[in-house]
Amino acid sequence: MNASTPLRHFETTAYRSVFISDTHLGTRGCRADFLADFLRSVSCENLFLVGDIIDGWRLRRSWFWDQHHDEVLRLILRAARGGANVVYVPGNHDEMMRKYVPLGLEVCGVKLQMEAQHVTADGRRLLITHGDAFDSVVRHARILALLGDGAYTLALGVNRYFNKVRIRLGYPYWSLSAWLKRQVKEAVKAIDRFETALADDARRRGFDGVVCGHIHHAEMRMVNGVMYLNDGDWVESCTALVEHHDGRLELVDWVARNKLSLLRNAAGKNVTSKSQLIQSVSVEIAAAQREAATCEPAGG
Ligand SMILES: [Mn+2]
Repeated sequence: MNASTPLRHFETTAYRSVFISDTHLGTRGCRADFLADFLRSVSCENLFLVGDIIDGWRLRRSWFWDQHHDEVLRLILRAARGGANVVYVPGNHDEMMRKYVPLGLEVCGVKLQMEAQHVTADGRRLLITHGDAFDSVVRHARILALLGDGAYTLALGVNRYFNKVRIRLGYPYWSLSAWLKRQVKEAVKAIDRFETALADDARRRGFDGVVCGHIHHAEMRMVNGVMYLNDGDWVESCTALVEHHDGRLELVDWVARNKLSLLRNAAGKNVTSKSQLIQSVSVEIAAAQREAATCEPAGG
């Protein structure tokens, strides 16, 4: 078995369009193993890469690349070579691509565009944009950014010692988890503001819906009369948005669909690296987030 041999076999599904974003290739957090499996299992006429595909910020500091990252690139290029319409809309982590965009550059059949448009088989017009232009509405409560830096793991450790000292000095215990719950509540509100801002912009511009990524939170819902479609990410969750041949849109949760574990790699081995531990913590936070979203009424 060589490096590029698939570890498991999935049935191939033909879609009209596939949308993925926030793969963050070039970082350890990227689940390139699962992403390669997903890409190998689909065929499509349109492949939209909705930003933060190759992590250029990280590229300048540290760099992580293995055969799975290679395989993902190979599969994307294979789709383009096979005649699929492959469009790359850069995000904020691959914004170095943006300076080439005015040139309308096409690399190996992959078209670079600041934004893209797509008409579904049933005639709905979609705006495709990464979404970071609306960052100002979420900037103030981004627990995701905090987690990305490993600050959460550090904070848990610090909290333990912090409370030992507090108790010794006669102060009551300070709960990190209560603080995190407040943060999660803020994050839920921020996500809501992000969704509303993108949907409103798309509606003003006459679109029926908007496809985006950026906040690593897959979602498909109507927001003020416009479809808000977030294809999620391949770091904290492994999700994609797909369009069937009749125009029906669907979110694919690759981990849930294949009963995989984010704590294990594609070969079924336990993942023990620090970045994967942080990832597992962020999965728990995401679950707490969902819980908060269903328990807390809006503005609560
Ligand atoms: Mn982004």
